[in-house]
Amino acid sequence: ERSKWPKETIDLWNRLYKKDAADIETIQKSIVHHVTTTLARAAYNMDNFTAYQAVALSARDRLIAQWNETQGQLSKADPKRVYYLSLEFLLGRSMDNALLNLGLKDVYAKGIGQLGFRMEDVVESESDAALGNGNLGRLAACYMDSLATLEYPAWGYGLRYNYGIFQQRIIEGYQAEFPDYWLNFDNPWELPRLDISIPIYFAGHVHSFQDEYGVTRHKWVPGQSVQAIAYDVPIPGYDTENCNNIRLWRSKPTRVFDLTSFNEGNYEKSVEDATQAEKITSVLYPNDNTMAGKELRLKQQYFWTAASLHDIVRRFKKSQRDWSDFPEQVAIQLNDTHPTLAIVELQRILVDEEQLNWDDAWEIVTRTFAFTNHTVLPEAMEKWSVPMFEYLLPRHLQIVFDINLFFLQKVEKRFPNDRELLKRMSIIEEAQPQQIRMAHLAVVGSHKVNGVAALHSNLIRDTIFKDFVEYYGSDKFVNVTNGITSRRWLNQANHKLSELITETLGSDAWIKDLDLLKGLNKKVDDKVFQKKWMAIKRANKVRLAELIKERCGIEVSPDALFDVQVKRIHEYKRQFMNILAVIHRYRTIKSLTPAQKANVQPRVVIFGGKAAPGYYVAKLVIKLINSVANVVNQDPAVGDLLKVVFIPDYNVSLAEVIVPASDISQHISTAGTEASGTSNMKFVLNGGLILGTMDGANIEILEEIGEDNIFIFGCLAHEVEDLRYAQRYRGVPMDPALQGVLAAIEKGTFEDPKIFQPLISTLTIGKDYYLISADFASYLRANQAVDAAYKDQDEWVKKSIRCTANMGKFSSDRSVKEYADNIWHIKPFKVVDNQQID
Ligand code: GL7
Repeated sequence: ERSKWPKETIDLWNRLYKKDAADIETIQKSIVHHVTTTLARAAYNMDNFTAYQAVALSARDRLIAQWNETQGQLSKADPKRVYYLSLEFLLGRSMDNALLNLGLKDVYAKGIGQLGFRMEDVVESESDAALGNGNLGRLAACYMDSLATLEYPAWGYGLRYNYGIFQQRIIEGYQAEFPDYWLNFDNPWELPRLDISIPIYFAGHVHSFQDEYGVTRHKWVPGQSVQAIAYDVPIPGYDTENCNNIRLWRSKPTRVFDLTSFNEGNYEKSVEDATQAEKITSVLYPNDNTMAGKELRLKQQYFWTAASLHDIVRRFKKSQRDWSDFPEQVAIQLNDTHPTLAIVELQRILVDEEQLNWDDAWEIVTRTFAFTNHTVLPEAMEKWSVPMFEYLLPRHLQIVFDINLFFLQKVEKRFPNDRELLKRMSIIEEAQPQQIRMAHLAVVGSHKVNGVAALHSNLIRDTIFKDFVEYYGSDKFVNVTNGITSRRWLNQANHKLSELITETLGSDAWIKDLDLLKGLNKKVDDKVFQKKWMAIKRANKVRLAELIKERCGIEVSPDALFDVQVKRIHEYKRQFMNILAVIHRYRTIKSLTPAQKANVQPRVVIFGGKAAPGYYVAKLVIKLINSVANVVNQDPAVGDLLKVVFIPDYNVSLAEVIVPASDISQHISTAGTEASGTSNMKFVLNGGLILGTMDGANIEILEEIGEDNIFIFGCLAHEVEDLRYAQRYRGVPMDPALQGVLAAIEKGTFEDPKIFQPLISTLTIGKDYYLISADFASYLRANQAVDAAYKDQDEWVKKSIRCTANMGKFSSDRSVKEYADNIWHIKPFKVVDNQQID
């Protein structure tokens, strides 16, 4: 017991309990210490990777010290915390960010420099932590950075997958997938907490009985168990002592093997069961915006939510407060419907284990949870088949049915005799077999539901949750427009620009208060500033051109317009439309006289992104892009006027190189399909213009930067249904330019046309769900407008500066503050430096 220690012991601890100094020599000593002890290497026997490991271990020591301090002070003060439950955290690399946020980037660079290594090379040796598919996971990572920076008491909870998102290679133009075994070398950015092990149960049956007061109670008698082991990932805030935590769970077999099969002498079967347990956190499902419906995925979801809640409840119980205080101490944010089972699990804990009555428990549950919806795409809506759910979680199924029953009884009272309404709102869909609608469960179990951009939040109110808005009133449904962290997406990714901004504004305060970028508006007409601005863009383009040369073997000119579309490959994002317009451009160039060609604006069209391994049509789009690139890039009649590039294995680190180098980026989803998008924000923040539709956050970006600095085309969200209808029933003909393009493909201009037939048939009149034909003409016009605007470099640079200057709104600091103030009701908690133990 610490309180019984003699004074000398406490004094000794306090003397030793000092943070390491941040001078270069201390840092170098710690690097060398790790090289020679932890890594068991010698100086002459080191490569960049060893240097990376040593720097990482040294930075990790400091992170852990901050982490410890933060968690210790939080435990003592016990303020309300938020828990961000996300199946994906797409963190990317950690080292550069850790050093930046610790405020030690420069001394570490100097320190390792003197030891014979270049920081740039060392940083490049780190591979990405890719525990996410796309935007949804990257958003969670940006939010964790902002939560720590703004000193909010917050924890993330997720899964520690052995395999992150697959690595993509392009083989003969096709995507091939390879496993991303990212844990080959120890991961210095995590702290294994092997002492924190939580039993998680599955299957079995429910035992019902009368308690001593004659009340019917239920007890789950599970049939299987596994263990959840905690791995903590420290998340340091920028320019603060606060260091938050992401706790990732790993599944392990329970130590005591299944006794029945063991006693039956079935040793092999018990070992087999143990292996099954490890599978739960083996792999990240590679689908983005589509639901796979696999049993293992449901297991992942329960495993993760049950372990996290167990942890949260244990922490709450330490304070000996009354259960009714739970929502005063705990806010839980559901990142999409993936963690919705947490609602059911908390109700089960309160009713079955803590013996609260149903209504009191439900009041606590609904005041605790809030839910973010990230999509309206029907194929992404999570539903679980009742029989499968019942097998894995028999008691939870009963609870879901009870939640639904009590909910529908209340709806019926408010809106009597409307059976259709009950059917629409029910958590259970009457299908064969019945399905549990997770989005409905999430809405019913939460006190706030938010969309991720203004348009999207309005859409969910008017479509998928319309009945719920009528029932609950509109206050429950709010908007929080997504944001991105300026630390990674400007300061780190575009360091030169960041320095210019700091020098121009006279301070680096903008890194924590992005609205200060507005000060750049004064510089729009300043010729000297413009020149510096464009020089940085060009340097970024040179760097990307080198990467393209290295990875794709294609030579591109940094003087051409760089036109970028990098994101998951999906029909609704319409990379297909982009490549069709590229074909149109190609055919146009080929038809020009040499004199006419002299007027063409040279363009490099850059694609990147992964398709879900089972998404056939999306994979054909990748093949088409590569086939077109093959023909165009080798056509002497085209030369530098048009180049097409597909950069393989798009990930966070690549984005950090691509984003700062774009002149134009494309965000061209069919209106109403992209909930927000966040790469649009990253590009504009880096002075790249957008070619986009009136969709997701594009609309709010337009509002901030002004319509002269963005290229908008295409139909509006409210027109989509009518256009589909007209296509289907009024025989609207296909756009003539598009017909020409399809004819060229069908003629075999780009490999055997048979390959692309399934792709082309998605454009058949009446089937063109994403309205490529309807938008094609205005898309081509918008592209021409881009070319014309780019030719006028004097005006272009002004647009570029205005873009960056007016992006303050899209800081994830702003988003997180909105969540904290309006949804979680939590306050910042400032960690004080270098406390003594008492
Ligand atoms: C997404 C949306 O598609 C994307 O537009 C949004 O920016 C992101 C974060 O809010 O969420 N929804 C979704 O299911 N995925 C997304 O990326 C996978």
